[in-house]
Amino acid sequence: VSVFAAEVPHLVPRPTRDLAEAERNVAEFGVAFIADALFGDALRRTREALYRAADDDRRRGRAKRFLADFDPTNQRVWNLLSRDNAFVDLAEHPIALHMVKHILGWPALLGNISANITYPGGGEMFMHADQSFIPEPWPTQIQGCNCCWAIDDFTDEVGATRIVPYSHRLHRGPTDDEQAVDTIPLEADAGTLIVFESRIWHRTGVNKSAHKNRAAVFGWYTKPIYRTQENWFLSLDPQVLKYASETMLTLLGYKAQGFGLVNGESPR
Ligand SMILES: O=C(O)CCC(=O)C(=O)O
Repeated sequence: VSVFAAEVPHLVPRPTRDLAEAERNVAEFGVAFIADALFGDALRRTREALYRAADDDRRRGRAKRFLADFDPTNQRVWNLLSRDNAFVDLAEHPIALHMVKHILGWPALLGNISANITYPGGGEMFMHADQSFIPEPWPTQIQGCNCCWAIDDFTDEVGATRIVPYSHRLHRGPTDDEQAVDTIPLEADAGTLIVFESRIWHRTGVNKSAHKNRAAVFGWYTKPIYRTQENWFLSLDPQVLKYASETMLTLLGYKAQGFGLVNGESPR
């Protein structure tokens, strides 16, 4: 399937509930599937909160896009922390934090938590690696990781995120000439947490279905030396800050070590 796959037996790992296996999978494949990380009421509430925010934005003419999306069909919902506390729970979900701490260490920053909903007919995204803002040659340590929550089923048909298997081993981002390289879809049931490290080349898939959406929430975490994608200091709902846990304050940069200090001290 992939130009990078000729010498390897599997392109992606199987889903697991065992976090030690998930850690090994990220090291080997650059990606891990953690089955049923979100289920039952929590999955239902998160899904309702996301579609409520997305529908509200559309009704009010405030639906957002992203510059790396090739067509206007898909919808981004930014700054989810300020839309519903269900997303605060996702940002500091124990399984996500376990993986973030394993991959990046602690403290880490929450660069963003936003959603991408592919609607029928939605096109693909620009192929990229999430740490592409880092000048090459890249440092040997992984600088960020994405916790992708499948809110709807992720299938090839509905535009599941597509990756270039083993591209993390290339240790560089794709060039403009490599936009058409072979990819495979990250197929997973709704509720799966798909963790991928920041060197993996990936893009949104094409939604070829007639009636089905694919909603995903992306929690993007980095080592604490990076600027966050979302500027929490300007955009965060004060109520979220008021009730933020110590962990959330650290993730948002309000509780800091070494960088982002106020008069030499942690802001909170
Ligand atoms: O929507 C997707 O499947 C991927 C989104 C993505 O890669 C991004 O927003 O950087």
